[in-house]
Amino acid sequence: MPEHYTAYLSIGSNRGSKADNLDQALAELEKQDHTRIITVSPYYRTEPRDYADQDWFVNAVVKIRTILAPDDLLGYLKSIEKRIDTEGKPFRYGPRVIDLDIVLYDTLVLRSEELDIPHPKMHERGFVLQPLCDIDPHILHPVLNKTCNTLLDEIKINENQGIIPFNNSDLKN
Ligand code: PH2
Ligand code: MG
Ligand code: MG
Repeated sequence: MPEHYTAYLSIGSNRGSKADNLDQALAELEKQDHTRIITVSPYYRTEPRDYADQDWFVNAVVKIRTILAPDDLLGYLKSIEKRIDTEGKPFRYGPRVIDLDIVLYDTLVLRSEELDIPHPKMHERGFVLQPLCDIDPHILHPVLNKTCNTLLDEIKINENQGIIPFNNSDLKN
């Protein structure tokens, strides 16, 4: 039996039918035997970060089990992004049909040219921490040595990031 790893992915969309794009990404994730979804967080409508002049996102976090090494997992996620979004993002942090990011991979700390794990911005992003806490508030950040619950509390003290539960009866966009 190959070794299995647990990873948490952040998924987001702010173009087209956002929630449908997330649904489609989740369906794609399970199409190969090497990766299984364990838990999907609730979906949220979230205020855009880093580049403010764009539409709100729909975001979620998904817990997976995979036999892929981090760089192979990254390649797999990129291939799913390309399948769902044939146009690609116009610029860094700009609007996109689908974005799949590795947030955590077991307790691994990896800093390389093409991959940073834990995700270097996860501790400052409510749109990652809130759905992560929904899955398990005790998940530990392996560098900061704090739970995602503590990290979420810390950002809430300083600012109010727009994060609203996504309601299925909302308009699709
Ligand atoms: N992704 C970004 C930049 N800003 N803001 C929100 N709310 N959600 C995202 O997924 C997001 C973002 C870069 O990938
Ligand atoms: Mg991203
Ligand atoms: Mg990305």
